[in-house]
Amino acid sequence: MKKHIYAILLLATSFINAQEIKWSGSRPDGHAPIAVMGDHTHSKGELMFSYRYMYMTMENLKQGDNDISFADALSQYMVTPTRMPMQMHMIGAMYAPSDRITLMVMGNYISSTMDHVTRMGQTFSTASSGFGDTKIAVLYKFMDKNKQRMHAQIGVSIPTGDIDSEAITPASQSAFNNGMRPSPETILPYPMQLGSGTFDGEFALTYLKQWSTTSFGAQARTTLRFGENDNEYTLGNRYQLDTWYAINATAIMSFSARIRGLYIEEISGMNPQLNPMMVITADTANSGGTLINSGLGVNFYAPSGSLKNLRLGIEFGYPLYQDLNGIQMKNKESLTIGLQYAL
Ligand SMILES: [Cu+2]
Repeated sequence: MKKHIYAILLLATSFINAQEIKWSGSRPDGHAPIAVMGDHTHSKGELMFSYRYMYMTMENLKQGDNDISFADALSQYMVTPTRMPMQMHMIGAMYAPSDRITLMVMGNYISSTMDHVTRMGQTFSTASSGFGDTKIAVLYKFMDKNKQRMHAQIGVSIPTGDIDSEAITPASQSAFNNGMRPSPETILPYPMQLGSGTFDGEFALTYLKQWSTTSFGAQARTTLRFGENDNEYTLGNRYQLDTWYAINATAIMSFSARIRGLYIEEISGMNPQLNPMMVITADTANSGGTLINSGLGVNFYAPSGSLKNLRLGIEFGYPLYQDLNGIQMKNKESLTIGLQYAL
C-alpha cells in the first residue's frame, strides 16, 4: 500500500513538473504585443477569431534621415504630400488541426487620405479605401520545452487589394476641363494603393520564452514579392525583426515594450500612368528605407468566467529612427487595438 502511494506521489510531482516547464498561452503575456502578427500557435482543435484596428499617420517630410521643408520638396516636384492618416480593420481566424500546425487567414479593409500642397500654394486631398490583400499562412511549431517555443511561418499574400484606385486632383480636373482627359479622375500614387498587385511570400520565425511573471519574444519576418503586377511595378521586399519583453502585472493584465527594425526595398519598375515629376509619392526613387520603431502595450486576458479566453490588446507605436530613400513623408505615431477570442 505504502509503495502505491509513493508511486502515485511520484507520478503527480513529475506531472506537475512537466506542466511547469512548458510554455503557456493562458496568461496575459501568452500573446505578443497586439501589433505583432502570427506570434503564437494553438493546441489541437482550437479556433481563434481576431479583430484589429490600426491607425497610422505620416506627416511632414524627410530626405534620408534629415527633416526637410515642403519648399525644399517643391523645388523638385510640382506637388508634395503633407499628411497621410491611414486606418486599417483586420479580421483574422486561426485553427489548429494538430498541436504542431496552426492555419491562419487574414483579411483587411484600408482607408487612407492624403493632404497635399502644390507649388502654387493650392491644397487638396485625395482618398482611397477598400479591401487590402488577403493573407493565408501555415504556422509550424517545432520546439516546445523549458518554457520556450519556436515556430515557423510560411504564408502567401493574395493580391485582392486594388492597385487602380483613382481620385480627382486639381491637375486631372483641369486636364479634363480642357478636353485632354476622358475623365476627371486620375490613378493615385503607390502609397495610396490598397494592395501590392503581386503574390507575395511571407516567411517568419518566432521564438518565445517565459519566466514566472515575465516573458520575451523575438520574430524575424520577411515579405518577398514575386513577379511584377499589372501596372508594371513591384513593391519592395520587407525584412523585419521584432523583439519584445512583457511583465504580468496581475493574472489578467500585462505590460510590454517592443522594438522593431524594418528594412524596406525600393519599388522596382514603374506605373506608366504616373508621372514621377508631378508628386513625390509618384516617384519610385522615394520609396523604401530603414526604420526603427518602438511599441508600448498592454494585454488583458480573461482566464475564467463568462469572458474566458477573450483578449484585448492595445499598443501605442512610436518611431525612433527613420532613414528613408529619396524624399518621403515621416512616419508618426500609430495605435493598434485588437480583440481575440479562442474557442
Ligand atoms: Cu491565435
